[in-house]
Amino acid sequence: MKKIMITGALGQIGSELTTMLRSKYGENNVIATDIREDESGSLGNGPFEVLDVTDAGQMHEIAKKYQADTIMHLAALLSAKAENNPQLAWNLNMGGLVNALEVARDLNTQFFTPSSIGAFGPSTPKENTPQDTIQRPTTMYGVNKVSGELLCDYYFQRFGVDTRGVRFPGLISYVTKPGGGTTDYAVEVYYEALKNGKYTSYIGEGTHMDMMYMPDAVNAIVQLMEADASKLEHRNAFNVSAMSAAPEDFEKAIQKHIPEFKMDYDVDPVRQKIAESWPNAIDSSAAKDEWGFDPKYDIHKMTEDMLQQLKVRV
Ligand code: AKB
Repeated sequence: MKKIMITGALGQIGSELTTMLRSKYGENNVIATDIREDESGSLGNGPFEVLDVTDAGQMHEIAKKYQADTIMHLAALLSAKAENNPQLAWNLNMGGLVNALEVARDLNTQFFTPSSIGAFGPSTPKENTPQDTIQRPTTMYGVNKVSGELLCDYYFQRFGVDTRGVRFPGLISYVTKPGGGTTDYAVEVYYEALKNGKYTSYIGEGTHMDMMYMPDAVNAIVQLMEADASKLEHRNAFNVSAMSAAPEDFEKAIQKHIPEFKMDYDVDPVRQKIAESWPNAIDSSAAKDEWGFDPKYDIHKMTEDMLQQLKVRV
């Protein structure tokens, strides 16, 4: 049986991944950690530890105590927050990652950490962005993500750590809101549509970015971690996307369910600049070929589910 330790378990990905892995592998086999207590008890009854990922000793201690055989390192600052505080982002995103990789090396565990479409930059091909291409990001978050991809590949090649990763697009979920990302608008829009029937987008009309619904994202993590290592030509990190969408695409999809819904714009220059430096649509074919990535939700199926789920929550 697996013993999986998750950092950043109370975050947007962590909260759903922890629940999903606990139902798959058993509550006590998934050790959730986060910088803050799970005050609302949202993660259930399995093991939980408060962990600051910049504390290497504490991370090692917890992984050893529970005999973790897999580390899923999610704790990180997202793109817009990282741009506001680049030094903190470097220390947290890179310091946390190298600590987690060292624990994985010492305890011989499997390792997952997400990269992002933020690992690309303005000189990357914008359409059908290839798996292997130019990566010269212009944000601190992107610099962290490219460095992280290289570091994970290095730990695999140099020390034999079984590192695997994906380049996540904007993730949309009704369970936990994201915080400090550039793609957050694509979550906010659903809450506002239900609450107020309108939404003011900080990302401009016509700005396309890749997106994915959270159930597809957590399934992708499990699928990649269970994939036959001999089939993996790439490791860190696979392009994965389920849709390319601009704000007006969300407006139209929501209007099918809430006809009076209206979107207007008040563009935030910082986040707009980040969005414009990222691809419009990435090519996920390496993930499909090497481990069977197969997302189930397009924008319409996702919108129907998001609105249905949020109706009882908002
Ligand atoms: C962000 O917007 O920072 C994240 C991401 C695409 O990595 N959602």
